[in-house]
Amino acid sequence: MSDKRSVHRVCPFCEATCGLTVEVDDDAIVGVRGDRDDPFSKGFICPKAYGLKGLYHDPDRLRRPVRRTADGFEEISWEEAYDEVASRLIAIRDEHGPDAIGTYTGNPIVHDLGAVLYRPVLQRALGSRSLFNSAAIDTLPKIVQTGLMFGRSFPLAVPIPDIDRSDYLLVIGANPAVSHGSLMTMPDAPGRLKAVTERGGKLVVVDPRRSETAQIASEHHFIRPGSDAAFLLAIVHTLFEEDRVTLGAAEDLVEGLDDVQEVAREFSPESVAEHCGIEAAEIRRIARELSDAESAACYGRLGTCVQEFGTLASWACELVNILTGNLDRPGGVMFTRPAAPIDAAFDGRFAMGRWHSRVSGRPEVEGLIPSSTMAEEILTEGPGQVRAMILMMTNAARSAANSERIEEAFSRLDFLVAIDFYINETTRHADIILPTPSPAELSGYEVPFYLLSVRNIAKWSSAAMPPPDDAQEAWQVFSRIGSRLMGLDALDPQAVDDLVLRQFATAALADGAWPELSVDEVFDKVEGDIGPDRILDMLLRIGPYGDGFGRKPDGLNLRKVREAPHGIDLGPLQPRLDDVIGTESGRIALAPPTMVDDVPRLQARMARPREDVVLIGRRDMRSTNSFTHNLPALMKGRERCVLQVSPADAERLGLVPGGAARVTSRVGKLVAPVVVTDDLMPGVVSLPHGWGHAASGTRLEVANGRPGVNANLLTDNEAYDVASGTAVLFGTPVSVEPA
Ligand SMILES: Nc1nc2c(c(=O)[nH]1)N[C@H]1C(S)=C(S)[C@@H](COP(=O)(O)OP(=O)(O)OC[C@H]3O[C@@H](n4cnc5c(=O)[nH]c(N)nc54)[C@H](O)[C@@H]3O)O[C@H]1N2
Ligand SMILES: Nc1nc2c(c(=O)[nH]1)N[C@H]1C(S)=C(S)[C@@H](COP(=O)(O)OP(=O)(O)OC[C@H]3O[C@@H](n4cnc5c(=O)[nH]c(N)nc54)[C@H](O)[C@@H]3O)O[C@H]1N2
Ligand code: SF4
Ligand SMILES: [Mo]
Repeated sequence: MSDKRSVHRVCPFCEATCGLTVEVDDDAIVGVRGDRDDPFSKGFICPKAYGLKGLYHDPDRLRRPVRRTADGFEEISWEEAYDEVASRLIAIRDEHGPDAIGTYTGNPIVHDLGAVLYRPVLQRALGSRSLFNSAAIDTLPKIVQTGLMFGRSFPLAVPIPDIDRSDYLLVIGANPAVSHGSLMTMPDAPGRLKAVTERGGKLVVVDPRRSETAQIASEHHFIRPGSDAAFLLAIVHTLFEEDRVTLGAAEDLVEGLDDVQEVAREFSPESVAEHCGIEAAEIRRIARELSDAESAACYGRLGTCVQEFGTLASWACELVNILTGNLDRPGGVMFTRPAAPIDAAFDGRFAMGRWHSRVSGRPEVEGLIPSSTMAEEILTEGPGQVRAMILMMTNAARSAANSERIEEAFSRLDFLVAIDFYINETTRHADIILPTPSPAELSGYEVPFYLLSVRNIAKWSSAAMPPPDDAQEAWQVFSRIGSRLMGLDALDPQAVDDLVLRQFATAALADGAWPELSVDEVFDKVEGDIGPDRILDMLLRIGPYGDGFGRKPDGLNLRKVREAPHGIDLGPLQPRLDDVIGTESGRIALAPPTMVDDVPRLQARMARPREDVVLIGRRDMRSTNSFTHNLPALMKGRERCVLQVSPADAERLGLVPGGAARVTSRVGKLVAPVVVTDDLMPGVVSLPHGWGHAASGTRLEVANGRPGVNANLLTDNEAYDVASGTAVLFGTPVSVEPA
């Protein structure tokens, strides 16, 4: 008799946290549907959700550790793998010091609860300053901006557009209709966006491409890549000029307003119009509409981050929200109140610039070094040179700027270990690959995303399938390697984990929210024996809705969350500005020197002639960065890795639809198929990232069959947003010619 069951969980393929119902028959996943009873997503899913099944069954996916040999990879046991990884790392550390071992964390790690909670264990054991992270590719400007303005570590003070109640949404440099939102967790982004206009509100999109979001908007404006800070400062200028500045909830909670006024004085709409490609009268109108709306939110994401002025653009976006009185106002931008407050477990005060990177002297941000410096830190000899890397779920050889140099760097390392389940363009360089189970085999809780969601939500994800008997989850991998690095090999995993829990509890109780609760009581009462679940139980119980370990019997704990398989809706966002601000003065810093000092660079840019053609990125409904390209269900249909070009540029450059173009930048070149579309602004071409498969030595049969080209052969790691160190991925100067 077959064993049929339905399992409820969250989709792990983007930040939207859609609820899934996974149909399982014996040892096969037979279906994936939207969970209609999920109070947040109400049944919505996108095509990527089916990837859960494809990934689970993918024959190319590694189930056991592998070691590189002269002619490929051979399977080894976990014990062998741990022994080799630990002994190689310890030897390198003993000879060259802790900074010689770097780590790089990729995007998918945020969906793995165990990895999120235990990565710090490994990181502490390493004691290395060579910390790279995909957040340092895509989010560093936001980390710097929110950190300097609100004084809190990321993501504890990220204002989230309250989209369900907003009357006016200005989307600048984001395409949530396809990306489904980022730093703005919201299932059914298309539905939520459409609802803004359906209830009489306005959706305005500012983007060099008429994106899928622009297509459902009230209006769309082309903007020249990299000019967003100037555009947004012109809105701020107009607010001051027309005496429209109002602070709302932030009244009495800001400092530096005069400095902002002084900066904005230089950015009249007339003075930026030509640079941005948007008429002055339009900029003024948008400023007035933002100011007149009952509630409004300005939302920027990758387009305002991974560009030449990412920190200034993110700052100006926030200024628009604050100076129109929309901070902490329903329908404006608000702060989520998460049920599992991960911040309880760390200090939470923002810091940057405490040291600088070894080779090019970029400031660290919250302990992270900009990813744009990774290759030079590996390739440049001298004390502190990175000689070994631990890659945690990243395909950096396709996702980081100037990826050819990254690959060269990886191939020169003394030792490379990858926690990953594919042999892909990056991990083919590894000495050892440690595969953790696929998402369908893991249970969990989206701790980071419930910190950034447009409603307050708690939901447990159940594993749909059991992992293989000998599988190791990411938390076990981090804990096992970490304990060996600390010389704790003699302790059994239970004893190590008890130490980890006690450390978490000590940090979590330090803020004094539960004065009568002791670490011992937490240790005795927390549910679960070992691993991330009991840490989560603790966080939920001491969180704002928690049961306080019995002190508030109606409150939440992990058992109650688990007993609600579709998830628990804790309601719309509530005002909470007071407890978010963490600056020393207790006020929001409106004009941090890091931003103000960078303004002359923007002015100098505006004075220079612009490039003939620049390259920007593009996301696709069926991809999540690079790693979904081996899933047949997501790889059907037309070619997606194409260069989009405007009709004017096609004509001027001699490109024909269906032809091929050679694209050349300072660092590399490639040839891509051409699609001509008036969705692109003249002077701008667009290519998606995460492609460029079919590299030798990879095991990706499906992806290698439709390889596409690697956009990051063109992006330049030496072009970066100075304030944060983020490499420019959008706005790369290129030349384009027929191939
Ligand atoms: N389907 C799908 N969803 C995803 C992902 C995916 O790969 N596929 N990836 C996930 C990840 S890791 C992230 S970080 C999020 C990203 O989420 P988003 O930021 O919403 O995604 P993008 O599509 O990169 O949107 C950036 C937009 O900025 C525009 N743009 C480019 N340069 C500029 C500029 O200089 N100024 C302005 N104003 N706009 C500009 C682009 O045309 C594009 O429309 O998406 C997540 N969701
Ligand atoms: N040109 C350009 N470049 C970009 C971007 C862009 O818009 N344009 N976007 C940037 C952004 S926003 C981001 S976040 C980065 C993303 O870049 P990365 O963080 O490198 O993400 P992926 O390319 O998807 O690679 C993820 C890796 O993790 C592995 N993996 C996935 N899930 C799991 C899992 O559950 N367990 C294990 N063990 N392994 C897993 C996959 O096999 C793959 O090797 O790319 C950036 N690069
Ligand atoms: S929108 Fe994101 S979370 Fe929802 S089904 Fe698609 S990939 Fe999954
Ligand atoms: Mo990202």
